Amino acid sequence: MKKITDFNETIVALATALGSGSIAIIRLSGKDAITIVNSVFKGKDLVAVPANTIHFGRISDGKNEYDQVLVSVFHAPHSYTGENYVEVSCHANPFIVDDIMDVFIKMGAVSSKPGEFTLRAFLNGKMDLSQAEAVSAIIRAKSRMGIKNSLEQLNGKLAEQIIQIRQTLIDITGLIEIDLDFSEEDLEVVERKDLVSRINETIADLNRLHSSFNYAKLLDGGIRLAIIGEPNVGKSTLLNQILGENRAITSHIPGTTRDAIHENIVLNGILFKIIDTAGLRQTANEIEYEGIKRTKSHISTSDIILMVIDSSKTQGKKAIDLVEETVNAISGKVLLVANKADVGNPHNVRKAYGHLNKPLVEMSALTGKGLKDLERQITSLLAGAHEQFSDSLIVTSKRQKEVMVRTVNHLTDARQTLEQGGGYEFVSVDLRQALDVLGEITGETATEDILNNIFSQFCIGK
Ligand SMILES: Nc1nc2c(ncn2[C@@H]2O[C@H](COP(=O)(O)OP(=O)(O)OP(=O)(O)O)[C@@H](O)[C@H]2O)c(=O)[nH]1
Ligand SMILES: [Mg+2]
Repeated sequence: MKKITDFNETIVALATALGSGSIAIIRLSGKDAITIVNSVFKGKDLVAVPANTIHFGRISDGKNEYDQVLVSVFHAPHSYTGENYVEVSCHANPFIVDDIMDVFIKMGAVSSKPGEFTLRAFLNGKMDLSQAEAVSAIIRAKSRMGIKNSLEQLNGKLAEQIIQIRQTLIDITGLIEIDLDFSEEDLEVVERKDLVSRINETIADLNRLHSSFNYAKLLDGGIRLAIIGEPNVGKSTLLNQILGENRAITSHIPGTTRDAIHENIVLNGILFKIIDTAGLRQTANEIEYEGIKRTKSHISTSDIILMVIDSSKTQGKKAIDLVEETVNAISGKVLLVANKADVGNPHNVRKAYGHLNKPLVEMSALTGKGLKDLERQITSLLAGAHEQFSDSLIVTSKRQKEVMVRTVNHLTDARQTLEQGGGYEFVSVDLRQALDVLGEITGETATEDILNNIFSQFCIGK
């Protein structure tokens, strides 16, 4: 792999958010990081202080004094980037930050490019590429579960699994190549069916890993949850009850909600994007008709649907047909809500819709009774997906998923050659390609383009 960064340069950037706050942190990395800061630091001689120590002092260039600061000093290779590394904590006034950065630049530092600190950490072997990507993912994660996953990746869990899979592939390739070197008279030392089954296991491992990506996407973007049902069944009342505030207008008049209402809420650490929709029914009213059209589009783009049913009404054929038709057309997960349990008979709802085989919650959106049960059922709908992936790592990057899919393609070619009696030399070519591609995840075989692409998506200072 070619070196991208000119390591002669010492880079500087603001690591914290720009704007006013209490403290801002400016970081420097490179050969001259310590001497540059030391040249404008009034306090201890930073060149002489031990590594991993923090020092109080002032930043002054002789003409002007800029701020009182705390300086943390790290020595190569024991730092985030593996280089000499300094963090300067100053007061978070944008003028102060600007002035101090300018002074450092005057003394020889250069402004860092996006992700350059982490890129250097990668190029200096402080972390593999999957860990570097986890740094950016952890900052962007939109749920606690998303953070947990990125943290596991940062701790090297994904890299561990990929290294293991690559080792298996190296072993298989080794066997095949020994066979090519030593077997005489077309006698195969290693049995084809053994090779096929080992390749199959590897394909299964990779498929399991990358199929978790869709689940990760759910966690990251938030889970879309639509509340649907006939008019007047209590959808808006339910939204208000979930949010704990009177967000949507409710009334006894059917057709109250026309435009869908969107609200975000975090339940058990997961972000939900809740949509209260216009009630489904035949209508001649143009505005209501448009609302219903939109409800249908929300149904098709949501991850979870709450189908609300009014248990204070008898379930006539028309109502049953509507629920059945809608539920059958939904590809996502559906939860039936037998609402108005305070005045109705949810048991009848259970009887009328039992044949749909969908989970059902009895509750009262008006009084809030049954709300906890509803929340439990919603999380358990997701928990199904979570359990499936909880022991394996969740792949959060599209790039990583695509690398795995490409690896599986090469492995499938190798398997096909084996099954069709093709020569081991061809199998070996496919396996070597698979190994090469898979190495892109940890960065062992990543090209300059791949690295540029990854790190350009980072923010400056990371
Ligand atoms: N007793 C009782 N009344 C409820 C309950 N939930 C909703 N209601 C009442 O039912 C009526 C309709 O409620 P909404 O929340 O507006 O119904 P909706 O499904 O949003 O109706 P549209 O927007 O017209 O589709 C209101 O008068 C609510 O007070 C409940 O659990 N128990
Ligand atoms: Mg409504």
